[in-house]
Amino acid sequence: MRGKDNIRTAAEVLVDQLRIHGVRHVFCVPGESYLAAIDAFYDSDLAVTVCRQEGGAAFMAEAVGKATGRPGVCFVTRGPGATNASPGIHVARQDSTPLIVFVGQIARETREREAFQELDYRAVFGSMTKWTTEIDDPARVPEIVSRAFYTAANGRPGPVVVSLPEDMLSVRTAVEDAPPYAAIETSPGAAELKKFVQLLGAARAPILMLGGSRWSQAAADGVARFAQKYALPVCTTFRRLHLFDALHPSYAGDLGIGPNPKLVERIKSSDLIVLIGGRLGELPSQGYTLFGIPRPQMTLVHVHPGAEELGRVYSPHLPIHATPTAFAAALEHLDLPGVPRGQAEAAHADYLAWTEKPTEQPGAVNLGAVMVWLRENLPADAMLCNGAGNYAAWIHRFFRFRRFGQHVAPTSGSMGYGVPAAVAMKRLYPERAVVCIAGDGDFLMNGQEFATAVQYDLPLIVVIADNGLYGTIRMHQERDFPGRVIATDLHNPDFAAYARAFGGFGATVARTADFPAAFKDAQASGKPAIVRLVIDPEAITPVTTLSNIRAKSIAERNK
Ligand SMILES: Cc1ncc(C[n+]2csc(CCOP(=O)(O)OP(=O)(O)O)c2C)c(N)n1
Ligand SMILES: [Mg+2]
Repeated sequence: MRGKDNIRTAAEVLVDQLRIHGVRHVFCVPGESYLAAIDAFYDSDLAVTVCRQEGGAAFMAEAVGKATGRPGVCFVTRGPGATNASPGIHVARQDSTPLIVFVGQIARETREREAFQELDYRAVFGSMTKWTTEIDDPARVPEIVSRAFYTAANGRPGPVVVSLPEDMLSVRTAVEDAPPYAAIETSPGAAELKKFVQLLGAARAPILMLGGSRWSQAAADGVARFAQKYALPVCTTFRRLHLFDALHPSYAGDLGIGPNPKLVERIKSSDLIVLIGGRLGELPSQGYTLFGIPRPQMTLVHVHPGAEELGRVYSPHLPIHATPTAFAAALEHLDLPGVPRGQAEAAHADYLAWTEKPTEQPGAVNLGAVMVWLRENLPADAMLCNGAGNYAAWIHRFFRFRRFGQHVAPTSGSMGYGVPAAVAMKRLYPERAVVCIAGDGDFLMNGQEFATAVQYDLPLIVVIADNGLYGTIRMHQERDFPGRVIATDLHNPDFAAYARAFGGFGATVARTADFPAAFKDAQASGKPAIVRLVIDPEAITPVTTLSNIRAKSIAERNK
């Protein structure tokens, strides 16, 4: 509550600052350590989403950062709340997502006694965040919060943790507000663009590769126009499929787990790669095998918003310190009269052929056919959220993302991400269709946030690919220790009944042909919904079965 003298508490200053920096949504699990901040929400117009676990709250805020490019914000309590939130902080780190986690802290005068739930956040989160800090002086709230926004959002974006001592939050201070933070666009220089034009002009088989964050629809469109003009093939790196329209004539496919072998071959035989925004980490680089380290065998132009990322793994022939948005804008002004036509047509034909039809699968529900149905029947602006598991291979292969921001999923492969991300997206974009695709293992890592969907009346649809397995790990287990099955089987609840128990809609689909009707019933219910797919555990990837993997591994051992 504001004082009669109108002098604000530090908590009120903090919440006013959030509004000034453009925050509309906060996600939280309450704690006594930051009650004064929660009370300051009361008088604000922030949309507050109270969650069931801090892991859910942090993933929701991370998803907001991913989808909007502005820092997502969550509030968690000290000790157990903060450690529960750590998966979201880790995803934001690996995925280069702007995220600010505010953590309640013990009172200043009890510090260093290992007071109740005390942690030293700088030590705990220091290696995961871009910056971790604690606010001691209420008069410095505007300064520190401003820095938190600048730090999280700019350069290579990432997570920031701000610890808030409980007693500090209630102190009144006459400090002035800080102005809104600015997004800093780093643009390519004239000399770099000149060299870029020369390299592209001399290339025999150039490919554009899109990844990372700091994109926008306008930037994706700019790259698309440039690619089309010079018939350049464009691929997206792991879980960044939404950066390029899958049906654009230049789209060559997704370079992630289990990519189209033709795309991999095309990249290997390319003489110029233009990597825009991404880091080409372990997964898209196919286990660091695609490019020589530090010097790639083909010419590499690396465009990245974080100066410290350029030259970190790969030593590029042309490093360009620029945001994808600024680089895309610069592309539009380039003229390359001497450039030979690229191989976009052939690359796109390879992509279409690879993704056109679902592959044959054991079992009565074909996940590929489900993805093809969804791609043909969901509205063009529908959003897909998921976590990690082999089921995601069918999303990457068969769902064709058409717009920026349509796919919200962790490049860091964190399970349990999809449900909270879907909750956050439906909260932000109530008019858009939001579908979470989850594995059975994946779903139950944060399935409790289905209750949040019910509480806020968010009719999202969760499609659970239930194969009764931690499938990815079973696949690796059969490869590395064939036949020695342990700790990878799952005995699941009835997920449809789970949905109904929470107050949602639930259905089970045992045959592919029944999926459309079940999905439409879920939509018609107007409730948060779960559609459980009964998936044969043998159907472990779109191209092979569990038995095949085991048999192959045994045969290799017996050689
Ligand atoms: C938080 C977390 N814990 C563990 C893992 C390791 N892991 C990767 S995939 C996977 C199994 C996923 O199972 P499920 O969601 O059922 O999908 P499936 O592979 O069966 O399709 C596990 C345990 C992980 N990636 N993230
Ligand atoms: Mg599974």
